[in-house]
Amino acid sequence: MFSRKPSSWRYTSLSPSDGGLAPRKRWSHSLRLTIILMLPLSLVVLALFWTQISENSSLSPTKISCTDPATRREWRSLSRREKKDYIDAVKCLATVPSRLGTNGTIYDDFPWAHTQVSSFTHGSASFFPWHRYFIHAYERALREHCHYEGNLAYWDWTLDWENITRSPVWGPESGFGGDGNKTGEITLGHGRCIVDGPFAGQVALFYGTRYDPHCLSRGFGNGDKEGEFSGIGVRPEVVENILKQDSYEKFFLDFENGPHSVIPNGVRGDFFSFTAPYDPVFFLHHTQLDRLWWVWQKTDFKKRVKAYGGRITHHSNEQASLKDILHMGGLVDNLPVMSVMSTESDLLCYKY
Ligand SMILES: *[C@@H]1O[C@H](CO)[C@@H](O)[C@H](O)[C@H]1NC(C)=O
Ligand SMILES: *[C@@H]1O[C@H](CO)[C@@H](O)[C@H](O)[C@H]1NC(C)=O
Ligand SMILES: *[C@@H]1O[C@H](CO)[C@@H](O)[C@H](O)[C@H]1NC(C)=O
Ligand SMILES: [Cu+2]
Repeated sequence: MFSRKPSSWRYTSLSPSDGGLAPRKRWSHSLRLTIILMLPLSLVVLALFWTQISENSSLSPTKISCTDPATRREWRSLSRREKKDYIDAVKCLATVPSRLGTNGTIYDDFPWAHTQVSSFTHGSASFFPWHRYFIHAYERALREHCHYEGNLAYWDWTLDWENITRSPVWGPESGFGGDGNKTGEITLGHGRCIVDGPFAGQVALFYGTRYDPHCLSRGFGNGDKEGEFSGIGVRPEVVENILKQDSYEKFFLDFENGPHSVIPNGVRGDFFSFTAPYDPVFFLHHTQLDRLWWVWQKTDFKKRVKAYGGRITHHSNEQASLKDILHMGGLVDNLPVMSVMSTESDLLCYKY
């Protein structure tokens, strides 16, 4: 189980006041003047501080210490070194024994947990908050178990839509490897073993709910039909139009059924099933989706930090609420949706 205490480097603590111990002196004229001038300034600082407290406290009962949120960046803006650190940390997860009793490692725990709760977190209101918390759990695992010091990165596929199979994320050196072996045998989900890049030969223990050890696979194509992996569904105009949506329910459904599905339908192999988190690009894809939700929230933050609605599960008519619990399959503590509505909370503490 991962400890709930986030690593301390993201937090700043108040330095102890040193004013009170200074020997008393007669106040000179200039010191008095300084104090008079400083007074309005400190009132402004205090007011800003107060605004922040009251904004956040309505969401989370925890104390506020997210004064310096981390910034998640686009994959190609990372330096070679940063990319290598990220990839090394992901590979390291596959060397740390499972915390959830899968036969494998922490690398297996994420796809496994994703599958356990999938029917509550897809086609339902919790799609965005659940995945926000899920990728946060992954980031935390990278830091706690694999000494990763960076942040999650996103893949902005709108930059690659014209030639999506040529995206730098599929690169053999500064990416996650490309399509499966074109002359190899089909493994699962129209995929074939990945044979280039840092994840060539990576074993995946599960496919969906089935225990079925196989090589991590991709098979660029078009869903269940054969055809090109097309990026037409992730063009910038598609995203811009969804961002104009005012209702949270329409917003999440348009994203989930639109750009979110384009990637698994085109990558296929492991990405094509509920154990999609076996493909490391899954996390860059979901960080991008989380960023777009963040962009949408920022457009009218006061209102949209609470904007939530739709069905609780895709096969129920019960309406979702901010008090609904996000079930994390044992990866991290379950929490109510409201705890992850703002990324700049004590718990999450990041921005884009
Ligand atoms: C662990 O591996 C065995 C075979 O070695 C398999 O039968 C069992 O289902 C696996 N456990 C899980 C949780 O999948
Ligand atoms: C996609 O990439 C290939 C190979 O680099 C190139 O031949 C083709 O023109 C590109 N297509 C577009 C639409 O950019
Ligand atoms: C791809 O598959 C073929 C057929 O199984 C095999 O001969 C070849 O070595 C594989 N390529 C790589 C790069 O592993
Ligand atoms: Cu998912």
